[in-house]
Amino acid sequence: MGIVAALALTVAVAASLAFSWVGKGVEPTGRTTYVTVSMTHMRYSQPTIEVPAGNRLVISLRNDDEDMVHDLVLETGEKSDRLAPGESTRMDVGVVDHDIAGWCSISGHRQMGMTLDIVATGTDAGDASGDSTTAAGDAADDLDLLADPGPDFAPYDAALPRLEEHGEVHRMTMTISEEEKEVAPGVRQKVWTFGGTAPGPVLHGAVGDTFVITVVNKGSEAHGIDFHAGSLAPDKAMRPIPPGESLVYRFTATRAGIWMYHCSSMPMSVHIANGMFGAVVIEPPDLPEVDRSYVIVQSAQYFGPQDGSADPEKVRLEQPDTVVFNGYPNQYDHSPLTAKVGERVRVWVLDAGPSRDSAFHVVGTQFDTVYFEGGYLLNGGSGGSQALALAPSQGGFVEMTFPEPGHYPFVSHDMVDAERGAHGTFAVTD
Ligand SMILES: [Cu+2]
Repeated sequence: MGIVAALALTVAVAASLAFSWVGKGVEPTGRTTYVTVSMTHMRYSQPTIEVPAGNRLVISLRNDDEDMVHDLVLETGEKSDRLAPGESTRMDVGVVDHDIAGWCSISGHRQMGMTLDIVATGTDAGDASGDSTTAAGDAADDLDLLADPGPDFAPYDAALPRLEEHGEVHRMTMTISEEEKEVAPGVRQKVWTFGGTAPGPVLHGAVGDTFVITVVNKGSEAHGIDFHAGSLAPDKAMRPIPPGESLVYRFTATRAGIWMYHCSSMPMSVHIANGMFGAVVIEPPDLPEVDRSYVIVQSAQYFGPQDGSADPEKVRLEQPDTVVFNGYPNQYDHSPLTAKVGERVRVWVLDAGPSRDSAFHVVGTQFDTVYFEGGYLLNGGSGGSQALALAPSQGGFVEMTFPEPGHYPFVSHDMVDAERGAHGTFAVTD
């Protein structure tokens, strides 16, 4: 609501300052223009609606998509209901005396081209609508990256428990929900989650295991899921799930690695940016035991307004406010990961993007073992490694031992990202 209200205000102010012609004289004609507009594949069937100035405009709006929700909002503040597939509605725009821009308000649809222009013909006013991109208060203005998140803050649990059994069938229900959360100090956003957290839960199994995941969409728009850990035709399994519906996604993990899962609804960049991602760890059969295992998922945050959702424009321009490990900037500086001197520590790392690379590095140590995308880059010998380089959706693990007690920072060594939240600490004791 905040965005719409602020937008309406912006337009009202702009209109009173710049468009004084509006008052001087488009007489209502007493006639009505009726148009039917169908919505499908991120487009309005009539992207330009010409209306003789002074006519009243009535739009019959129909959602002909198979599984996506759409709507129509106008820069005047007018908006339709959000229409599920097959639904329709009637929108009375009133007397049109100037050009009016419209778009679908479902996240990211406008950026993907779902826009519409109402053009008032027979005026000499030229283009009165302008580009109504708004700057409704940005939650990044309230971000204090180094602030203590407070005593109630619960870090995402990075520990990966030992895998007890192999050859299992893993059955679980994963509920897609919208959650208002503090996602950085001073910043609350309405994130979309798998299972209530962003990242979603870590799934863990061995090569040969089967996963049967019931995905329930309790959100207010269509979402879907894509598990990289399985190989199958996307057509059915990754289809958009309308609000209130569910599907069963079944895959067998035939290859080892740390695999991304993410929302499969368009635009995926925005759905991932707003929290819809997670990791599946599939252990190779010969994986040696270590003293401690952790999972770190790197992602980026693109804040919209306070209590709003990710800003699709920042996502498109690749301008994140933060880059984070396990969903919250610097959280493991506030709640360090632990290890003891001499222990072998394995860190599985996944880069969930949506668009940033990762260069995982632990200050003060060298990796003696590096597993990248299903194979060892380094495993014994005299060589060492300083960073694990990952493109979006790639993953692997590194192993190290800490030589003495102390505080060892871990970062993405893309330093601008380390400085905007991709930073944590290993607290190492005797
Ligand atoms: Cu989604």
